[in-house]
Amino acid sequence: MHVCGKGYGGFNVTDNNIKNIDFSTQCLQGGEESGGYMGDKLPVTVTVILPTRNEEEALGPTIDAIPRGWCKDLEIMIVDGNSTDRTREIALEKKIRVHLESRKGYGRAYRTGFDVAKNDIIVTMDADCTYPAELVPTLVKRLLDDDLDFITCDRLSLAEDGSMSGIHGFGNWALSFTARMLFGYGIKDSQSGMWVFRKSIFDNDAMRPTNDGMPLSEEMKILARRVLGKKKAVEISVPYRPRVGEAEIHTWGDGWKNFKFLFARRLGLHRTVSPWGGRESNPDSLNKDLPEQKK
Ligand SMILES: Nc1nc2c(ncn2[C@@H]2O[C@H](COP(=O)(O)OP(=O)(O)OP(=O)(O)O)[C@@H](O)[C@H]2O)c(=O)[nH]1
Ligand SMILES: [Mg+2]
Repeated sequence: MHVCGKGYGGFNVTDNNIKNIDFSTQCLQGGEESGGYMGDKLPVTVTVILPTRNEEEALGPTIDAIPRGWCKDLEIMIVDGNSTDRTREIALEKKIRVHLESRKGYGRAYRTGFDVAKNDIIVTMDADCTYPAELVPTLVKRLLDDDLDFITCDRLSLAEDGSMSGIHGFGNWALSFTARMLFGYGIKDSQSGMWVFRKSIFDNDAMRPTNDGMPLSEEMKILARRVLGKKKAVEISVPYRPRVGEAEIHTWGDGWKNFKFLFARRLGLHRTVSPWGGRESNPDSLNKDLPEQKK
């Protein structure tokens, strides 16, 4: 059994760090309660999107670690990219929504998920137990309390031992440094995949990311700071933990693509390969037309 996420005994969100987390309590398994969130139910609807490709080891614990019962409606969904393991079966067993996006890429999964998500606030995370799912209610509350449009979660300040190999750490730093130089947007961690934002930001076409691969992550932050502004789009530091399961990332290949994209985007030479949004033909568990549902 994998333990994913840690329980906590109260925390303060005082500045741009989420600190004072009591790491002594292990894990939020089961996910039936609000994971320590003590406040009133938040008067909003939230969709948590997890892109997945062969995450059978980590998906279950990632889903279980997301607190329940703290907002008006919580939709949890995976956007699955043709997993060949039990990823989709596990999601169905856990009774979360499954949307199948056969077009390849991390960015493609999100460019579909953002469009098909049902609810007003979107939260993103990898399905690999690295991000602090237990902090989702707190982050959403922060978005509401401070009347923000977009939060990106910095992993570099509070990363736990073993969460990032030396080469990944260096790559993240180098990419983030380059992005800061090119765009002057002041984001510490350009590669973080945990964001909390209002779905309505995409009503403005200029806010819609174009990249279908890993560079979508840095593109989200570049656009958020440019289109929404520094007051409405902020960065908050959160813990980051060792991955469960094998990563699909190709360190050098993806690193290079991220660098190339930064320069292309700066010079306006980037291009969109596929259109925004999901396709009618994408199977979705809400329509009961997934291959696994027809068995
Ligand atoms: N739908 C879909 N999901 C993907 C694809 N590639 C990666 N993912 C998922 O996107 C998330 C991020 O990918 P990771 O492999 O964790 O990449 P990373 O976080 O940069 O690498 P690690 O630091 O090693 O975790 C994971 O939940 C993957 O399962 C894809 O082509 N399609
Ligand atoms: Mg990951």
